[in-house]
Amino acid sequence: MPLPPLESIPPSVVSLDDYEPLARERVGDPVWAYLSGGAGDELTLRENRAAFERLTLLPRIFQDLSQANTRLNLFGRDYAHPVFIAPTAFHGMFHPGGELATVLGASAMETCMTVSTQAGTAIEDIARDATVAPWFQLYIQPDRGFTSDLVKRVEAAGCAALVVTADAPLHGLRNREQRAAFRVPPGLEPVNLRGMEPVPPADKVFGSHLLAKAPTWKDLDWLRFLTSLPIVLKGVLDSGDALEAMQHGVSGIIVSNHGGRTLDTVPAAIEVLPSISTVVQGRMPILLDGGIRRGTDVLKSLALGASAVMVGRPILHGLAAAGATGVAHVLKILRTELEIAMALTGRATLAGIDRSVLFTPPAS
Ligand code: FNR
Ligand code: LAC
Repeated sequence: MPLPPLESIPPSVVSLDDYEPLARERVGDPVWAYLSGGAGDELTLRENRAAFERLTLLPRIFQDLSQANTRLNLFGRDYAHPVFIAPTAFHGMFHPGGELATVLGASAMETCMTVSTQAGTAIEDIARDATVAPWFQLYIQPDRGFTSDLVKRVEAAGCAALVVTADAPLHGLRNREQRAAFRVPPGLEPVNLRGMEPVPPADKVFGSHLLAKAPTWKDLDWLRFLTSLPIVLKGVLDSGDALEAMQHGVSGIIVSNHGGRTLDTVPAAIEVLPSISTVVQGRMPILLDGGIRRGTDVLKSLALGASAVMVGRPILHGLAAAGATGVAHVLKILRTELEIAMALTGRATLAGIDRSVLFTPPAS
C-alpha cells in the first residue's frame, strides 16, 4: 500500500533527486510507471540527464552582485524567476489535492504553472487560486469546434499563454507503462474536455481514425486567428520547424522531447538548443524542458539560448511526497540553486548569462 503524503519535509531532503524515493513510496506501481517512464528503451529519457552532466561551468570572481535578481519578462508579463511548471496530466493521481495543491505550492514560490489539457481540475478553479496567471497547454482536439470553445474558456479564466503541444499527435510507445498495465485510475477524468466525443481506441495506426484529424500548420494558423493569447509551441527539436513556427506567428517555442515520452532515440533538448537558438537569433523567446534537476541545469539552458525552463517530473515528486508543501520546496530548492550558480559564475541578471558561462576546453 502506498504511504500517505508527508506532513512535513525531513531536513535531509535537500535536492530534487531526494524527492524521488519519497514519491515512489506514495504512488502505486502502474502510476509510477506512467510518471517515470519514457518511450521505448528510454534512451532519450536518460540522455536528457546525461547531456546536462556533460556540460561544465566556468566560475567568475569579484563581480558586483549587490543588485542581483532573476527577473524576466515573457510575452509582456513579468516573472520573478525563469523556472516554470511543465504541463503534466491528472495531478490527482499523485496527491488527493490534485492541481489545486500544485498551484498553491507554485503560488508560494511565485511560479507560473502550465495546466495540462488532461488536468483533472477545471481551468477556472486553478486560475482562481493562482497568484501568477497560469498558462494552459492545449492538445488541439479532433473536434475543432470544441477546441475553439475551450480556448475561449481559457481566455476567460485569465490564462496568460496558450502552450500548444505539437510533438504528441499520438501517445508514444511507452513500454514501461504497457508492462505495468497503466490506466488512468477510476474517478479521474479530463474535466476540461467534458462534453467532447471521446476518441475510441484503434488497433492500428496508419489507416485508422487516429491520425485523420492530427493537427498541421494550417490548424496553428486557425488557432492564431482565434485567440489573442500568446501561442507557445511545445515540442520543437528541429531548427527548420523553429523557423516555420516563427513564420506562422507563434510568440515562442519550447524545445522539448516531452521528457523522453514520445519518440525514443531523439537527442536531449539541451543538445539541440544551440542550433535552434542560432537560427532564431533572438527574434522570439525559447523555453526548454527535459531533465532539469539542478539550478546549474537552468543556468546551462540559459547560457545556450533559453529564456526560461520548465520542470515536469520533479514537481510531481514534490506533489506526491508532500502536496503543496512539496511542490513549493522543490521550486525553492531550484530557485536557490540557480541564484547560487549565478552568483558563483558572476552573473547578476539573466541578461548577463551567455555562452561564456560554459567551460569550453581549448582545442588541442
Ligand atoms: C508529461 N508531459 C506532458 N506534456 C504536455 O504537453 N501535456 C501533458 O499532458 C503532459 N503530461 C505529462 C505527464 C507526465 C507524468 C510527465 C512526466 C510528462 C511532458 C512535460 O510537459 C515535459 O515536457 C516533461 O515532463 C519535461 O521533462 P522532465 O522535467 O520531466 O524531465
Ligand atoms: C503524457 C501526455 C499526457 O506525456 O502528454 O503522458
